[in-house]
Amino acid sequence: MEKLIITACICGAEVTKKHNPSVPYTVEEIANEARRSYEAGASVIHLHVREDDGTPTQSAARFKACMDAIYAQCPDIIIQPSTGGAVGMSNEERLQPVTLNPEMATLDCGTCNFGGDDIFVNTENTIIHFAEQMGKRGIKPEIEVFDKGMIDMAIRLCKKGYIKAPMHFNFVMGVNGGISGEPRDLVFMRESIPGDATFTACGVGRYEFPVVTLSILMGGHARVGFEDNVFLSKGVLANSNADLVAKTVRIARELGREIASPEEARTILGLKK
Ligand code: KMH
Ligand code: ZN
Repeated sequence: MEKLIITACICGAEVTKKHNPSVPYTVEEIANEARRSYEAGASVIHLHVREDDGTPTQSAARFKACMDAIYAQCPDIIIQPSTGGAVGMSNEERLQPVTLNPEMATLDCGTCNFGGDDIFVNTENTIIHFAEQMGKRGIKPEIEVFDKGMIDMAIRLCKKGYIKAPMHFNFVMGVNGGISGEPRDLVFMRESIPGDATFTACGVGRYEFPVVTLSILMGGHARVGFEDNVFLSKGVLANSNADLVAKTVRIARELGREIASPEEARTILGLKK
């Protein structure tokens, strides 16, 4: 089986130090969490950034400061900025990190409830606009799908030429408003993508390790980190994102999957560098 790409989603936009004091906010905290995750086996950092007080921001300057600080410690790592940002941000606010020409960025392919009163809005025109901005800069989209209909949207936009094949998906499972993280649903998502596509899977909260374990078994890739889950095991907070990456590495090794380096991940994902 192909080597396993581990993505660490170290920070997110919604999780705070109240959930886990190790959630990074400052440039230094973000760079250190990225390095620890990289040393534990992550080849991709899914990056959100914060102001020093924890407020989520999509500021290009803040992304640049964090990316420079991460590259200073992990020169070969793949950084995948979020264009999802936080619920309620405008499209132009969210798109700012693409001006830095990262190798990858997320492309969220539909609208869904996001717990409580929150709605994560991605209209068809928004998705097309984001895809065009990434396409013209040679940025590989990681197609984030929170439900099966979002896969269908991506396939349609790929057929229309807005998204290039082969596509790379991230199945985000277990959001309150999206698809659950039950094994049946992960199998359904995997069976719904084109044959030439690759995928990563992640599960929110208690779904994190069941989802990545099944993805590893099915030949998919794995995303773990504080954005999705702050616990190493039931009731035990992780000290660092690296604890979650290290657990994923242990599971993968037991199941016979070797871990991809960033260069190997670039080859698997067809990145430009
Ligand atoms: N923070 C969520 C509302 C992405 O990174 O592209 C959206 C999100 C998706 O995290
Ligand atoms: Zn994200």
